[in-house]
Amino acid sequence: MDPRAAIAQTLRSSTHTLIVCHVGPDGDCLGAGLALGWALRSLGGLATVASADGVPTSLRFLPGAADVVTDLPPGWAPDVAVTVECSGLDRAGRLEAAVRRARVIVAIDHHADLQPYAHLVDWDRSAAAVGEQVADLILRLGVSIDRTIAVCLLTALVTDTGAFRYANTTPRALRLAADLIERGASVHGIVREVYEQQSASALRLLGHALTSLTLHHDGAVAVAVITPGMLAASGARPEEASGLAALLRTVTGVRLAMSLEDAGGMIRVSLRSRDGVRADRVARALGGGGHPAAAGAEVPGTLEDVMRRALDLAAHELRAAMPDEPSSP
Ligand SMILES: [Mn+2]
Repeated sequence: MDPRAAIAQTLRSSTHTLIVCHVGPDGDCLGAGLALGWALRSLGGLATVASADGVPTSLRFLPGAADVVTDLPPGWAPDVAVTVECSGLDRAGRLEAAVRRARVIVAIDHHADLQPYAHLVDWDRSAAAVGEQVADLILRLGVSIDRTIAVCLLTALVTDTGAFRYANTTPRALRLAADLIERGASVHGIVREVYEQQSASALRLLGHALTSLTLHHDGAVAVAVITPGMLAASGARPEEASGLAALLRTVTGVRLAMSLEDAGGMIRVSLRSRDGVRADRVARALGGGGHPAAAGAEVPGTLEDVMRRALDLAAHELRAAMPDEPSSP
């Protein structure tokens, strides 16, 4: 039996399924996780969607977002636990213990690295989003995709493809998107909710951070920093600068962009690359992870030290990259 069919069979007989997103959840893991939750409930099962870090403001429009739990009762054991994009169980954050107590652990992922912690694995590195894998899983469960599920799945696709702009925008992703639109979801509506509800303070923070922009390695690497002073001056929350690295990558000649947020003894590094430069390898060397073109890490240390380390790693990856290799997030 192929892995996805086995997972469908396991989920159909599950008495209570726990669906766990990774820490710092994005639109793909939340959209895919919520979609699966709706599908299992439509079959009469119990399903709880959990995220240790809750739901970011920009994704609270997702159907079911208000019911996402951040904590579980101590000692509670789900029948089946499904992790969504957790390369290791530590990516579940404080929900790890509950996942470990499940009778069966299922991992669904499309990242380059997946540790062998699950009993059943749906691992498709060619998927633009795990939403693609979950869409197929839902069909195999025999559930027809209604508007609620379609909105969740289309959000997964929209966010992981950068609204269908990244190199992972395949014909398969677009065909699924077309199908989801026919079922009542709207790209325009999702783009508006996710990308066009910024606060003025978020844009001010971006403005402060952009003034720190420097180019390195013959203009191939762009770096900008976010300091506590910038956060205080703008009144923005750190996560409101999440688009900074992607913006830096748009500079002509830049192949790797990084933003470094000084979170007081801990530096949050966000990396975006193109032209085959492996952002994930830089992130992994810093103790983080991600996709080839979109990755990140949280590194203990000072801004200066972490920047120096990241720039050294960047130089190595620039040399290793094939000049014309297409990249995908
Ligand atoms: Mn994803």
